[in-house]
Amino acid sequence: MKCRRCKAPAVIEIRRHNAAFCPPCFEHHCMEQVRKAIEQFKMIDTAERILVAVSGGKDSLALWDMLLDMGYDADGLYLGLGIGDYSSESARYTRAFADRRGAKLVEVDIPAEFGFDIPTAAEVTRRVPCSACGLSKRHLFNKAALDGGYDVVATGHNLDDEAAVLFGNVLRWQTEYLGRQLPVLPAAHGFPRKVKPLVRLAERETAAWCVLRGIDYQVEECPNAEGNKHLGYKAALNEIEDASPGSKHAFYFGFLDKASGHFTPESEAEKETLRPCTGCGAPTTGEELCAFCKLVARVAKAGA
Ligand code: Q46
Ligand code: ZN
Repeated sequence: MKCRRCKAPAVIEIRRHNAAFCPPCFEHHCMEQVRKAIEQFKMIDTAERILVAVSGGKDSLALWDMLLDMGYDADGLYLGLGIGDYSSESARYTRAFADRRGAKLVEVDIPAEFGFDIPTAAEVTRRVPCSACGLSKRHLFNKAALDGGYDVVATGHNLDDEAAVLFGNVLRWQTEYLGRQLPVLPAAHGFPRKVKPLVRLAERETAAWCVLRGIDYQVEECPNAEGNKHLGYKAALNEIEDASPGSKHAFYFGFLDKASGHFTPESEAEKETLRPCTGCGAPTTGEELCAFCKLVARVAKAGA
C-alpha cells in the first residue's frame, strides 16, 4: 500500500476516499478536511477567538491540536463532571496536552463551583446521567464563552458522531432536533456560535492523528455511555460503511444538502420564545429559571 500523495509506504487506508497515506501526508489530509469544513460552512474567521470544548478524548484534543497548528487563537475549556476516575483521568490528559502545547486551558469544576456531581444529579432527578450532563455542558459552554469574550465554541463531534445522531433522529423523526443538527449554529439570542470542524473526519482518523502526533488521550468511554443508544447506531452504521465505504459521509452531507432546510423553521419558531433566566440571565424557554439553575436548586434542596 502506497501513499496517494507521495508514494512512500502508507500507514493508514481511508476507504471512503479510496486513498492511503504515509504519516506526513495523513496529517496533511486531516488538516485539509478540517480547513474544508471551516470554509464550506463559514465556521470561523481568522481573527476570532475560539473556545474548544475539550474532554481529554481523542476528538477534542485532535481538534485543539489542529486549530493551534492552523494558527487560530484557540483556548481550551475543560468541564469537571465529577464522574469518578473517568473525570480525574480525563482532566489529567487535558492538562498534559495544554502544558505541552503551551495553550491556555479554562477549567470549570461542577462539584467545586455548583456543589454537585453528575452521578448525584442523576440520582436526584431520577433520570439517566447523560441528561443532567448534557444540559450542564450546554449551559456551561455558553457561559464560559460569553464570560471569556470568545466568538465561537468549537466541539470535537466527528463524522461518526453526527451520522449516528442523525440516524437516531431520523429513525424516530425527531424533527425539532433535525432542525438543529447543523455543523454551525449561528450566534443568536445570547448564545455564542457553535461549530463542529471535525465533521469531515471519521473517528478512526482522529485516533490515528493522536497516535501519530504522540498525543495521549483518554481511551476509556465514560462509564455512563454503556448501553447508550448512539453506540448501537454507530455499530449499525459501521456495518453499512464496511460494506459500502462513503455511506456515512453521503448520509450526513446529503442530509445537510438536501433535507436539513426543511426542518429549520420549527427550531426558529422555538427560539422566539426565549427569555432571560431569573437566576443567571441565560436565555431560556422557561418562565423563570433556566434548566441548569433548576437542576442546581433541585440538587441543593435534596441536600446531596
Ligand atoms: S453525556 Fe453521558 Fe457523555 Fe456525560 S454522562 Fe458520560 S456519556 S460524559 S459524552
Ligand atoms: Zn439560569
